[in-house]
Amino acid sequence: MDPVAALGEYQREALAAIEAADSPESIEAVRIEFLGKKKGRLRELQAVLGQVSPEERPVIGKQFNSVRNAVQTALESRQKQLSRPKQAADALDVTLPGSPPQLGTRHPVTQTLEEFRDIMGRFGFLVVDGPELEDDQHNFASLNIPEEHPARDPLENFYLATAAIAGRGLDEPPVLLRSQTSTVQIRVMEHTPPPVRIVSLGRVYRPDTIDATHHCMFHQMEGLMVGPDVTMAQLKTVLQLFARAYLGEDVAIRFRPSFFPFTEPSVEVDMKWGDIWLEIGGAGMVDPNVFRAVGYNPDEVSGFAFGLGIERFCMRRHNIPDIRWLYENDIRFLQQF
Ligand code: FA5
Repeated sequence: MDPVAALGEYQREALAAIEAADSPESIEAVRIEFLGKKKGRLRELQAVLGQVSPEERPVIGKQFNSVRNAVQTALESRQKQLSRPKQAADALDVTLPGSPPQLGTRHPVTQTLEEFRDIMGRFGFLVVDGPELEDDQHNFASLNIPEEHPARDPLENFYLATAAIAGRGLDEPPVLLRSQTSTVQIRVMEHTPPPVRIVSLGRVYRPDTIDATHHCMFHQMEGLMVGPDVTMAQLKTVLQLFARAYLGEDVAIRFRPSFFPFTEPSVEVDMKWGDIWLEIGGAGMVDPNVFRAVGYNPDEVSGFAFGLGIERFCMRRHNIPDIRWLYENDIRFLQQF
């Protein structure tokens, strides 16, 4: 065979085969066929070239080298293309670590509120809401808190500059952020004839000095049960059952005598879970003056009421030592719940 024609044929076929290869395996097969050192097309070509006359040899040898280099270069570039992962074409590096989506959780206080509603609902208490912005009548007057009572002190409450509220004059009754959820007792009884069995959970506001157990905004759960013969024993049973349902069987509660203008008798409610007694709220039998203020006849009905601090339960359950942690919005803390 004419060596020049043989070289030309070799180059054409090699380049076509390289172009046609579509996987690392097939390009390797092409390499062995056309450039393999031991046998294959290159060896055959060398045998043909071996037959040329000594005068032609330098020219043909040069051509041979340039053909082999061209095939070698084309093969290497195709090898590179085929060894690259397919995704690289879309500029997506699948070996990079992923960024996991951040899942939010409900705030621990929200979770506590929902659990409380659930427990009290099972005990047959209807869950109701009341406004956070209140008037004197519902936060104080109807709750048997007289004009001069220290609970009305501006230093104990967040009164609003009512003149700044559109349409209100300076002489109109004050408006404040409610300081307790007992306001809802009044709102419910004003509109509902007895019997009543409700709870109301929500925010309350007090300008207390902030420390590990006090905040200026916190949550309370108010309970109210009114009927022909509601007793203090029922109050204690409900609170005991409630504490056990939330914290577990080994919770004890106790009553300490106390005073609230809207209950008589009044008690502080303590709860023991583990070794510590913790004050969690106030309670008592609804004062006859409160019944009168809402149009109930105290000779026909009796009732109990309680108001519990929700944060205190939540902190006890989750071993949170400082109430401020609940309201710092530190994601590292909140993620744990
Ligand atoms: C009251 O607010 C009464 N309204 C409770 C009540 C309702 C009595 C119905 C009788 C009948 P007191 O001010 O003690 O009571 O607050 C109740 C609970 O709220 C406290 O025991 C405590 O657990 C919680 N609490 C009070 N102040 C704060 C505060 N600054 N930060 C967090 N929790 C508080």
